[in-house]
Amino acid sequence: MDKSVKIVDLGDADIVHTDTKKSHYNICKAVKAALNAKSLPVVIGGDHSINIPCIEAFKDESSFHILQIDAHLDFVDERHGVRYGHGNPMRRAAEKDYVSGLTQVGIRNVSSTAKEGYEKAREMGSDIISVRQARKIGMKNIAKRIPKGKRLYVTIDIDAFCPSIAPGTGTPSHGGFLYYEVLELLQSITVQNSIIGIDIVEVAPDYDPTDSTAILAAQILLNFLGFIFSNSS
Ligand SMILES: [Mn+2]
Repeated sequence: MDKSVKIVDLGDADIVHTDTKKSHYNICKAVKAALNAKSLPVVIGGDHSINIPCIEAFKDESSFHILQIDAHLDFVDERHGVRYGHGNPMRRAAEKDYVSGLTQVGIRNVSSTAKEGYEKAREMGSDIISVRQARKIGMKNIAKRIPKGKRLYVTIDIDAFCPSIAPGTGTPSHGGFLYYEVLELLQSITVQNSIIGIDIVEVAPDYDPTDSTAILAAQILLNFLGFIFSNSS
């Protein structure tokens, strides 16, 4: 069987500054184009709000679970009138009837999501795991908490990692994951779930003169794709 993988770069979605709605529309359109071509959409952000149109693009698809690897829950309903910003994506995703559930890993620090968001996430069925809990449970065992065989969308916020290895991000949060921890989780899920979409967000290269944050993001993404395609038949 031909195991070669064809990669098509769709380029940048047109981002219209100050017009989130139009920008999100353009992102959604590009992800839909990837889905129509029976491809795996891999989206490089951008802040975490770009996850909202990515998930919306799956509207006509069968249901799936979401794995979020992030320092923050991103589950606030509305903040300063904003409902489609980078503090809201997991709340918007959880509201979709075709999103069957969420596993939120790496969570620490309050940030935009306060008590209401946390309680709402729990109420809506999220499995929330902090970094310290993850280390106790073990990364392979976290994968086992994700419904086996279920279609899985993965959203990775670079701030899930420790700022000591990923300082180039808008909301660095100490006490994050290290490289092999996340890699182990990603490898484990590719064995038990079919990955239907990926985004990696919040990489801000200008905040990191060493460029190591961007290299980390690239390395995580390439290895993740390697796991997916080596495990798919
Ligand atoms: Mn985030």
